[in-house]
Amino acid sequence: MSSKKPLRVGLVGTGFMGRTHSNGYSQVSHFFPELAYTPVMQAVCSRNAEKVQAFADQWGYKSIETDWRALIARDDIDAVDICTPNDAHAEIAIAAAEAGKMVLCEKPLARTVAEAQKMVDAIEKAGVANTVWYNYRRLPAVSLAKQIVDSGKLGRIFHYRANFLQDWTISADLPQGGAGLWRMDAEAAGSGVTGDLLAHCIDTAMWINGAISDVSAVTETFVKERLHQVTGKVQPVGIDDACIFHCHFANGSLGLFESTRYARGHKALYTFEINGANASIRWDLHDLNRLEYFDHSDEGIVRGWRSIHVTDGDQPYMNKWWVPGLGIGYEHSFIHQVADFLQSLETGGPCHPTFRDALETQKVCEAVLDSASSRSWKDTGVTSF
Ligand code: 4PW
Repeated sequence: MSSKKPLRVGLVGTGFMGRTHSNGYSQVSHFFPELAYTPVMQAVCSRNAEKVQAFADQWGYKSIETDWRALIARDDIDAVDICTPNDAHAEIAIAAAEAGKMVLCEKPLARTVAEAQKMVDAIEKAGVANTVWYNYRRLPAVSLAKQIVDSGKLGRIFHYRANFLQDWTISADLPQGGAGLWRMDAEAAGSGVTGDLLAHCIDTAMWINGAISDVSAVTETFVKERLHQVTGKVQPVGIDDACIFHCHFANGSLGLFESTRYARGHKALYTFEINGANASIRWDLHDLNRLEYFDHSDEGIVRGWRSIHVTDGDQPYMNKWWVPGLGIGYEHSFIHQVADFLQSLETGGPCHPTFRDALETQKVCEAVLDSASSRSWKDTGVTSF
C-alpha cells in the first residue's frame, strides 16, 4: 500500500494527446519518487465504448465512461484532464471546475479569447488547481534557455525568432473534420497553425522573453475547399494553413514567427533563436537535448557557437534520468508536467502555464488572426507574462 496521496485522474479523450498524458501519469512516480502525490488512473472517457475500453486496458485505467458529464459527476475523480478536440475544452473545463475538480487542459486553451476568458473565470471562481499542457517548456534544453536568459547572460535582447514547420496537409485530397482530422476543421479547432503550432511558440517566447505587445500578421489557406468527413460535402476550408507574424515584445525586442503545414520535408520542426547584446541561444526540436550558445565574451581564439548537450545532472530535470551523456525525448516533457503539477499540489503554488497564462497566449493568437484578416497592426492586450 503506497504512503503517497492519490490524485485520481479522469482523462477525457483517447487520441495522440491522451496517450502522451497517460504515459506521463504511468511514469512519473518511478522517476520523481520524492513527490507526496501519485496519479491514479481512475477513469478514461470517450464516446466509443469499445475503443475506450481498449484504451483503458492498454494504459491501465481502472474504469471507463462514454459521457464526460458522468465522469465529472463521479466523486472518485479529483482531476479532469481534457484531451478532446478544442471545441469541447470550454464546456468540459467549466463543468469540471464548477464540480470542484482540478482541471488540466490540452493546448490551445480554447478556440477564442471569449471562450478562454469564461474558462479562466470558472477556474478562478472555483479556486481549483489547473494547468495547460504547453509541454515544450519542460524539455530540459528549453528550460535551460530560460535559465540562461533569466541569468542576464544575453544582456539586452534584440531579437526572438521561432518557426514551427510541418508538411502533412499539402495533399488537396486530405479531408477535413472528424476523427483524426479535426485540426483541419475551423469549427472544431478554432484556427489552423496559429492555435495548433504558433501557440506553442508564443507560450515559449513569452515565458522566456516576456509579453508580446502588438503584432502584424499574414495568413494563407492554400487549399480552399476540402471534403468534410462529417457532413460528407466538399466545404470551404476555414483554417489558416500558414501564418507569419512579426511583433514587438514589451522589453523592446522584435519577434519574427512562422508556422506552416506546407513546408515539404519538415514534420515537426520547432526552432527558436534569441539574440542579445552579449550572447545568443538557439534550439531545434529535432535535436531536442542540445542548446546552442554563443558568448561574445569568450576569448577570441575560442569564440564560437557552443553546442551544449543538455544531459548533465545540473541541468533542468536531468538529475531525474539516466547518467550524463544519455538523452531523453519528447514524451518526457509530459512526464515533467505531471511532476510539476503534483509538486504544485504539495506547495499550494500554481503550475504554470495556468489557465490565466494560457489566456494571454490566446490573446496573442487572436490578435495575430485579427491582424491578418484586417491587414493591420493589432495590440494584443498582454502587458505582462
Ligand atoms: O501540439 C502540437 C500538435 O497539435 C504538437 O506539439 C505537434 O504538432 C505534434 O502534433 C501537432
